[in-house]
Parts: sequence; structure tokens; C-alpha cells
Amino acid sequence: MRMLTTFALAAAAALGFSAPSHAQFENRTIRVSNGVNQEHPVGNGVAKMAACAAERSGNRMRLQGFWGGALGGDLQATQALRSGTQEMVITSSSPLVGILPDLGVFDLPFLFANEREADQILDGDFGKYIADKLPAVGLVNLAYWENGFRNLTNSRRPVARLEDFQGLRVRVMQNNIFLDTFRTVGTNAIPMAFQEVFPALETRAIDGQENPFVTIDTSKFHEVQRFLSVTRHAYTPFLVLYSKALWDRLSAQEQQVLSACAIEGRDEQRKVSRELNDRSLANLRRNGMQVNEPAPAEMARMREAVKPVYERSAATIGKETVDRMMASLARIRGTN
Ligand code: TK8
Repeated sequence: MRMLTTFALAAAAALGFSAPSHAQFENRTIRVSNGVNQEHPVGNGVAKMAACAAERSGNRMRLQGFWGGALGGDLQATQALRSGTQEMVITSSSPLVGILPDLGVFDLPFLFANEREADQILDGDFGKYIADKLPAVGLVNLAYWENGFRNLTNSRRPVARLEDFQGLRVRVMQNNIFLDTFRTVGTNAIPMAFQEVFPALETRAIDGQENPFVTIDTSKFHEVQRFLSVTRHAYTPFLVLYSKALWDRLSAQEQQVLSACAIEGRDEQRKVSRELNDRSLANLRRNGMQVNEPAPAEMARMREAVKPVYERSAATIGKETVDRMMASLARIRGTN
């Protein structure tokens, strides 16, 4: 395929068509900030995207990953993009609701049933509808990658029933919908940036936190957590964001390469994330975590308990955005 493309370009050039030349690419080092560690599938996605951008720009565009919040947490790094002092961040959508309230729609509890639904929503019209709102707040979204379905860990007890949440001090992302959800089930929910979670668990300032298996595993939370309860209570996408101020200074070709390569990175990142999911769970077990799956009837009680969160958050998220999400989901599910 690649050879074919090269051949086609050479043929076009020979015929006198203007083929993209590397003169349209400046030497650039693009810093990519990440809260997760490089072992996370985001590491694979960034490597793929970097190789793609290097190849298509004649090595002029280089992506440099920073890991474990080395350039600041999700929110802080995103603010640096908005002020034009940093190029890229790969961040969960949830900590950014203060910047764009519509992003809160992804935080509604038990919204997506599986990865297929998430992909269809994010890669389809709805994902575009959200992405179109980001330039107004100084951000350009190149693609949606995957953090994944979130599960609860804690150091006190297995959470098998609704009542087991009662009184647990659980860290949540800086996000009003997560706060409401976890308060509603009875926990003492504490909003906190991701970087602070490990030390807070270690010192027992908090009892628990919630994240996808892969993030729990690659962040080594098993070293400071005993119980893992498979709740799958929310799906978090990663946004692959570029500073709008810096984006506007790129040539059209540079923009095209980054957009296309973010999609290549996405496909790799999601693939690895899904392959790793089961392996991460096995790792967590092997590393001593006690894993439980609440019975279906108990899961139904949890879902029922947090239903009012939808109603309560609609105004802050924006009614149009919530309605669109629900309509898109109904279409996908064939239930409209
Ligand atoms: C990593 C975060 C993290 C998120 C959280 O930067 O804060 O719990 O799930 O994965 O984006």
C-alpha cells in the first residue's frame, strides 16, 4: 500500500502535478503531555503517531512524549495548550468540564454498554459535534483515544452491594458529575488530580479510587489497594488535543499529517488497550488484588440509585448535548 502511494506520487510528479514536498514541513518538536505512564497503551499510540508524522514529514515533525504528569496534570497541561505554551496533551475528558461543560456528557454513569458503542459515538457525528466546540476554548481535538471502562478499587472491603459504598473515602476526578454519582451511592467523594492519587492512597488519606484496569495496572495502584470491584460505572475517552494558537501557525500540510497520524495512533492505541484489558486484570490478581464482580441484581440497584444524576446534570452539561447523545445512542442501539 505504502509502495503504491510512493509510486503514485512519483508518477504524479513525473507528470508535472505538484506532489507535497518536505519544504512544507518545518523542523518541529511537538511535546505531548500525558498523565499516564509510558507503559500505558497511550505509549503505543504516541509511538505510532510519532512514526507516522516522522515518515510523512521527511523527519521534520517529531513528537516527544512526557509521562506520568511530568509536564503537569491533565487540567494544568490543557491550560498550557490554551495559552499557547505547549503543543499537545492526551487527557481524559472529565477534568476539562470547567473548560467545556458539554464534555460532562461522557461522565454520565453507565452511559455506554461496551466499546463498540463508545467507538461509534466518538468516531461519528456526536464526536464531531463535541470536537467542533473545542476551538472556541482554544483547543483542537485530533482524535478520541481510549482510557476505558472504570472500576472501583479500595483498601477497606469488596464492594458487592450498594450499601458497601457507604462511607468509603473515594477519590474522583475534578468533575461535578463524578462527584454527584459517588456521593449518591454513599461514598465520601474527594476530587483530586490524578498525580496525587497514589500518594493519597499510600498514606491512607483516601480509601479508594476508580479507573480502568489498564490504568490501575500501569499506575501500580495494586501496591496500595487491596480490593477491586468490577463496576464498569463509566467509560472515559482520551482527547488528543493540540493548542489552537499553535495549530493555527502550522501549514495545511502539517495539520493534515497530524490529523491523519492521530487516527493511525488511535487505532493502535485502542487495539493495544483492548488486548491489555484482560492481561491487566490478571496482573492485578497476580499482584494480590482481591477481585469481585457484583451480582447482576446488585448492579441493577446501583444503576437505579444513580439515575437521578442524569436529570441533575442535564442543565450543566447542556440539554441539547445530552439530548443529542441519547438520540445517537438510541440510533446505534436501534431502539428509536
Ligand atoms: C491520566 C488520567 C487518568 C484519569 C483519572 O492523566 O484522572 O483518573 O482516568 O487516567 O486521565
